[in-house]
Amino acid sequence: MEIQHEGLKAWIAEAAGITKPDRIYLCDGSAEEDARLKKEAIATGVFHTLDEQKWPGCLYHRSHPKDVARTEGRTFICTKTKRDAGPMNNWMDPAEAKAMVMPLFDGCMKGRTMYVMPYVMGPIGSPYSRVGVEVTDSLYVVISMRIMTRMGKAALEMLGTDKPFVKGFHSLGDLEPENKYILHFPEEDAIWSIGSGYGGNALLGKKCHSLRIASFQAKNEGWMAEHMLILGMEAPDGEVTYMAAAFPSACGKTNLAMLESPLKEQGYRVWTVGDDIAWLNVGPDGRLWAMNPENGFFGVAPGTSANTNPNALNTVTKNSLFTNVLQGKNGEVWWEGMDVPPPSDGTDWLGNPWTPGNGVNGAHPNSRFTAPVSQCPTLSPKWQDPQGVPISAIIFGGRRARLAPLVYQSYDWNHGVYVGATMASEQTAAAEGKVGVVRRDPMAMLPFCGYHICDYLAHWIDMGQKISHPPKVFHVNWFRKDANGKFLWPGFGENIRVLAWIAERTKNAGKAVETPIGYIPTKDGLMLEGVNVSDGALEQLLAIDPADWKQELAEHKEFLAKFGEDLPKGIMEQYEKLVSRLEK
Ligand code: OXD
Ligand code: MN
Repeated sequence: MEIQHEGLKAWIAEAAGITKPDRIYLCDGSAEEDARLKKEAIATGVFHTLDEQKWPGCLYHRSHPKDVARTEGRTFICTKTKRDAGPMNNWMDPAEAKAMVMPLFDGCMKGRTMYVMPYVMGPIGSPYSRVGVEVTDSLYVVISMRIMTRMGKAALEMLGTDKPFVKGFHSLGDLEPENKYILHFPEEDAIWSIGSGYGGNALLGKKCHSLRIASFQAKNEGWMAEHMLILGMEAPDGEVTYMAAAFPSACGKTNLAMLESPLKEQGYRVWTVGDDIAWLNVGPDGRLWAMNPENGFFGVAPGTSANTNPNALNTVTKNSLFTNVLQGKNGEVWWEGMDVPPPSDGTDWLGNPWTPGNGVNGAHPNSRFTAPVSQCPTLSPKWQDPQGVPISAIIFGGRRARLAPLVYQSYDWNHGVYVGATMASEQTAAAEGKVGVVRRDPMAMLPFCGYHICDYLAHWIDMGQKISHPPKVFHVNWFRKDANGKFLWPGFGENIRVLAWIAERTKNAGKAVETPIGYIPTKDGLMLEGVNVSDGALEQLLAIDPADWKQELAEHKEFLAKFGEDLPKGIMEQYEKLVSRLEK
């Protein structure tokens, strides 16, 4: 395998000139290479083996204890002007950022190997796929990227002699929190990441390329790169309705994408296309087509069980990587909420001896599995379709103990954009920050939008003009609680009942009532046979509390006011419409 691309050759030479590795290794992505690198990673302690009978092809990794989540405070968008990064991103001047971080990269790979990984985001041969190349000194990153992307020879072929690519410059550095930087240069298609081996910080094809850099490219080129799962909901007539859904990190995107239907016998089921990222393009038919740029799942382990997500559990039984879960003494893995008895003895994510009931978590709350998409039992036959799948519904959502009903439908595209722009969620462990605090997270893109958030919202509004048959836009909330703090909705597999209503609504069917916030199902509009939701609970689930919404509106206003003149007019119009509907 030889590089034919002069630009790539020059860039590799430049990276090596800075980092000064002993060796440069070009990854071909083959199974033979994977086996060889895994052997080396085991020998050097990067990975630990697991029981080959029970967990064939699986490996265990324990990260640096301070390197367990994305670090938004150390993540920067480096555009020429501060304005273009917008008010929600950390910004640094590109030249200053490079000057500051360059000393950390200088000689950082001395005595080590620099791995060069060409990768494709998106199916091979799709007109919508894109190439990136990441250099790294981390075997964990290489072995993970082979699962998460189409890595190696195919990418190099796609690159040819002169195709553009995103340059990902990564090193573990010294893993000290104060020497950690995740820098994006959207105007140069470049990413510099040092000091972290964590997925979202280090597997540069994922958040850095497919969301932050891609969102910027998408705005300039007329498409969309979104933090969304993609699924197909099959109804009894065999028709599959494709939906894309944006929830903030660790709000159940993976669970929804792999939903195990309790109504299979009645003909309702879900087909998985993707669980985290969607690239959306307007097709020649005027519809919005979505594809999953990723090749793997990087999911939160704790809480994943045969009850909550049997399909995820089945996906990770082989050829998967486990990071920061509990390592059992007999080579098994375990995490809190797995709903099986823990091993009698093991090593926790920090590397300490662990026994059940010793008072500490065996797995870090953001511990993860990395698994090939192809192993998912509910995998859609269309998941690698070069055109993607046609999207009929976009769903926004988050964790809200109060306020948001189980589901509602926006009046039109622009109202849907407003719903997405003002969505909020109670914070989880996927990012550093205080768990439980409500944070507003437009389209779940707050940590992932590679440019000014107002330009992003304007782009959404513009896209409405470009899509002659736009998807309908919905909001869901699986997390509403009663006065005693108990969840009102069973969630997980039962969410199919909500998807079924959404699918009907996309066909202008499904019973609904008009409310100030949008259409909500009538009490008999949802299929509730066989689910344990009382009449009273249903009423609370669908309730729109005027006092709560008044408070919410005040918060919208305060949030939107932060954007000043930059806020697109279309958003303010929707705010005013909502105010007047709620006043009536
Ligand atoms: C993720 C995240 O890892 O959103 O997908 O944090
Ligand atoms: Mn995510």
